[in-house]
Amino acid sequence: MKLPFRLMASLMGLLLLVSSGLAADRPNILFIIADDQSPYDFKFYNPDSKLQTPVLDRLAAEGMVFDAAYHMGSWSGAVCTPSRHMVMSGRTVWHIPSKQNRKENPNENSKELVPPNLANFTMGAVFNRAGYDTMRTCKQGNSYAAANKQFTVVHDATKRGGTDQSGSPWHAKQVLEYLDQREKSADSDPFLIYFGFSHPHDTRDGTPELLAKYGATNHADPKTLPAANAKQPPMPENWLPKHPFENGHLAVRDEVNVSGVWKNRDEQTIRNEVGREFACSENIDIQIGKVLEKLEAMGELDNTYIFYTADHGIAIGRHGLQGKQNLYEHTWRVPFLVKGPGIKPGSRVPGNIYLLDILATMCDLTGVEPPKSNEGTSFKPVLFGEQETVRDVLYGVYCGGEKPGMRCVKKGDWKLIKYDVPSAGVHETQLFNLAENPHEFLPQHHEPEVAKVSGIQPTAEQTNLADDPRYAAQRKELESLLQAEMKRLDDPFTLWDQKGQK
Ligand SMILES: [Ca+2]
Ligand SMILES: [Ca+2]
Repeated sequence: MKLPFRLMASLMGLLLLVSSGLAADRPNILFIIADDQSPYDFKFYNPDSKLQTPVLDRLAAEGMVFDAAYHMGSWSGAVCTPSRHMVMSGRTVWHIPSKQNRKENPNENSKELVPPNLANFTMGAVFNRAGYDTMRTCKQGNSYAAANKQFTVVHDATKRGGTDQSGSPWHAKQVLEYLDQREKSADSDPFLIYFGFSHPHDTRDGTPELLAKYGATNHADPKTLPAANAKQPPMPENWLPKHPFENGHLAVRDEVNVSGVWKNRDEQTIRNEVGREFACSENIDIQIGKVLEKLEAMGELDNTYIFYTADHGIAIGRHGLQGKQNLYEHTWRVPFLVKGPGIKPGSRVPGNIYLLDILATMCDLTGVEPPKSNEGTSFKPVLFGEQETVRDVLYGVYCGGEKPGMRCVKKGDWKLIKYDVPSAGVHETQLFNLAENPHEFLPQHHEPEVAKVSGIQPTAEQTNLADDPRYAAQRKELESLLQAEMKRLDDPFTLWDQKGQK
């Protein structure tokens, strides 16, 4: 049947109207990422924490909190680098390039495992092609340079000082100026803003006001200890004076050479450094508040998905460690919040997500086709309350020091960590029930001198259960899940007690 021309024309017009209306309604994305931040710093994960983050607390109350969000790990001491490659590409840890083709990932020689043109299929490039306006600000270095420059507007610089120009306010200023320009030009395209901070990564130079609030000083003299101050946050629950065994990378820069900490793990040093971390994290919170206020004033807030996370956690005295080169929960896990249309306010889920799932999820939320190179799983069904998790088993690796190094696997409440350090003859296994022992207390945490400093006396069950015959079945299951995950994810190593070479 031939439609009369006028009817055709008006149908076409209607179609155009509908499609342009849809385009205008496509949601914006504000992706916020901090550098080196433990989930346990936040009240929404650890109600006893002294860190004040009213803006993020509100985001948590108005959105969804993820209790089991992880970065998959690292084959480099610079854990930031693979983490940011995974965020940008949606690929797993053994399937991404290293910085400037340093071949830190042994699989990098394989074009099948690590596609040579991957940067063209990363977050900025994908959303540019989909008609989004893309902008980013973040730290420079230990990142994914080829992917970062895919964003149309880029204002990257490392800002770890205590002033507006040298610290976190600088990153917020870039976003605010970008939003101002959009407002002036009445730009109605949807946007993706990658809003990254350089803090609370060391050097943790806070502002004078926020340092005073947390009783901390920007301590820079390795020959003295920072002053004790009652306003400083208490010691971390799972502090130890030193890690109980060589984990394969105890001499890495983060463990021995962070200004303000160095090799010290004493109470004065750790409490001061946690105070500095909190001063930097509260400043980030203030800066996020400015951007959210601006989005609200522009009328964009309700049509924006806001993600908040960090590239990985950090120890700062927990388990006798200082850095991010370990697989305990304080470091393997990340804070993770999402707020936006269709997400139930005040909801909380495990999620069982990796940072590498973010790209797929952003695509799913905006109706954008994910790139073929993506390996992440969209957790949109979790955001919309249809399911609580996207997977059952989580795998982690730290392989930036001696190899094979550390591996972990988690299923439900149970977590296994293994350490294979041939030169030190270390073959250690740890088994934790995280429901009973969320801080992964070890036998050393039970020693009276340790409990006196941390103020916590763990229960008998709160310890490493790897050699406890009552949990042999759990250990056996996790050992086999770990080996299966290592194989599935093309981990090029085999641990000392794993059978069969790959
Ligand atoms: Ca980092
Ligand atoms: Ca535009």
